[in-house]
Amino acid sequence: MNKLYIAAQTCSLAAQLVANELGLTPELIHYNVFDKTTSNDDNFAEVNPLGYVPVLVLDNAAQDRISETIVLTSYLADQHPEANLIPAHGTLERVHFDQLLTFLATEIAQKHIPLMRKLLTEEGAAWTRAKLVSAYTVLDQRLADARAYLTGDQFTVADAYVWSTMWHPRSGAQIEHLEHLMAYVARVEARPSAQKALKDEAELVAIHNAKAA
Ligand SMILES: N[C@@H](CCC(=O)N[C@@H](CS)C(=O)NCC(=O)O)C(=O)O
Repeated sequence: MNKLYIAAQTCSLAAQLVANELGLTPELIHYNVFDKTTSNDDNFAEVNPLGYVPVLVLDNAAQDRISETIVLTSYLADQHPEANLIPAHGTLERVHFDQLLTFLATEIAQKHIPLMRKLLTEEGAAWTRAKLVSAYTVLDQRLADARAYLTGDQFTVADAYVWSTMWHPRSGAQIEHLEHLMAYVARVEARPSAQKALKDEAELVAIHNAKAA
């Protein structure tokens, strides 16, 4: 069975959501980013020396490890083209899609992290928050034509990723006024795949916490 390493309230929710959309059931393992323990006592430093989730460990001979949220979620979606969670490789549509995923990873997900960890000077925090608001405004404008999802009416891995990185309450980026974006995120969150991801995560975190207590 494939293993998926996750952490509470992080971008690993995107990987869970995509797996759920595809009906995949990897073994979930919780990594506590603060005390560095795992729910199954694996040494996470060996799983990913860079110390972050999500990581998918394949149940193949080489036990291949796939990290980087956009790569991992794209890999899962590419394995199941019939689900239409990602455009086909080699198409211009895919090029634009990868452009969007890279934008989400670098201009949104990674911009939140130093803010949430309170690592920035006041000036640095203001600059980073402004960058985040600009990036989310671009998404809001895309959604203004009443499309259901970022690339149209089809739900994709990009939508899973945006939903998993709505960390503005913790990073202080003021984006609640972006009404198209907020309605869209609620739409993603209402999907059974998202609800299952939240439930599975909460249950696993509770088991891990109980073990640590
Ligand atoms: N480049 C990685 C970064 C992933 C990442 O930042 N993961 C965070 C949660 S969203 C994490 O595990 N942080 C723990 C740590 O850095 O100690 C990706 O895009 O997947």
